[in-house]
Amino acid sequence: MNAEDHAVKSGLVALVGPPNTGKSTLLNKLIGQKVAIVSPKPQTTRVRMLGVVNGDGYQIVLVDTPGLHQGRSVLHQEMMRAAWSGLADVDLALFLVDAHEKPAAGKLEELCGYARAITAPTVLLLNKCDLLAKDAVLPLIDFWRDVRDFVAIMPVSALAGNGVAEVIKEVVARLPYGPRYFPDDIPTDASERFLAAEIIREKIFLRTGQEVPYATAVLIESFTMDQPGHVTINALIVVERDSQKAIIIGKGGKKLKEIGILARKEIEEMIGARVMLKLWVKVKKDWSEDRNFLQELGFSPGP
Ligand SMILES: Nc1nc2c(ncn2[C@@H]2O[C@H](COP(=O)(O)OP(=O)(O)O)[C@@H](O)[C@H]2O)c(=O)[nH]1
Ligand SMILES: [Mg+2]
Repeated sequence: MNAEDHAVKSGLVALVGPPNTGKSTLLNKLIGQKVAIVSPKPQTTRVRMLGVVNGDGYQIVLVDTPGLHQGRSVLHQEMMRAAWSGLADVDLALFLVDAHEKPAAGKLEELCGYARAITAPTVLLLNKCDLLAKDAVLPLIDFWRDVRDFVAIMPVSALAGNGVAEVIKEVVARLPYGPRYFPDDIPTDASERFLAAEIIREKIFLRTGQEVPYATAVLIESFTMDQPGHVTINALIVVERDSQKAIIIGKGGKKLKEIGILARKEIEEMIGARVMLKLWVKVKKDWSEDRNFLQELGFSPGP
């Protein structure tokens, strides 16, 4: 009897790529339920998060990372540290690009640079192929083949689910034999507290425009089960300026109420209990430059 009779195919697989290419969408699709927040705006994902895909004979532990990009604030630096550290020690990387977007010349160089900087074996996923004419795919594959040595190049649509089963097959084929790292029924390593904060942040991303989402952080101040099946959550929405606070609260508190209702429904679904969600908005100037505060948000301590 050899080791293969006991073990499953298992390992760590990173989802990496520029912002807005569909990494979180793919994570949710692969897991079969929503664990990562998604929005049409770039830089929605801020910290590294794990998602677990369980199947017959395999367990894929996915690492969702903030998009690779350049930025100057401490928050941006921390996001990039989270992205690159998510790549340390992975068995495989899935590098996502938005196949239907034609990047500007300088951007393309940056993109190729990221692809080459990944030291792990890498599968290139040409995502959003649902938006692409069929005959546009081959030239793209030809282009990327010369950029670096990918273990595979696959056109997919994370949103529609096209090619996703093939991605799982490709990943499993590349993984070593090992233990199941997580119990079968745990789809993510993130706590309900953290996920609740993320859901509130997603609603802010979806409901406010311009700079507001980027200036916003959400802290769960308390999360208590008052009685079986009933949870009360106090959440603090932190922004950088009074004007942003006014936008989030809205006329007569309308916007905040809307955000609260959307978030509450989704949190109730996630935890399977009734939720009383109380939202507070506070101005904290330059929080994105404050390392201690970023630690409270879940970024690991100092570089
Ligand atoms: N048309 C299309 N849109 C997609 C696809 N995958 C993701 N998106 C959209 O792209 C946006 C960014 O997705 P998200 O998963 O947050 O990207 P991330 O920043 O890489 O995590 C969202 O509006 C998604 O709905 C896809 O395969 N096709
Ligand atoms: Mg994301």
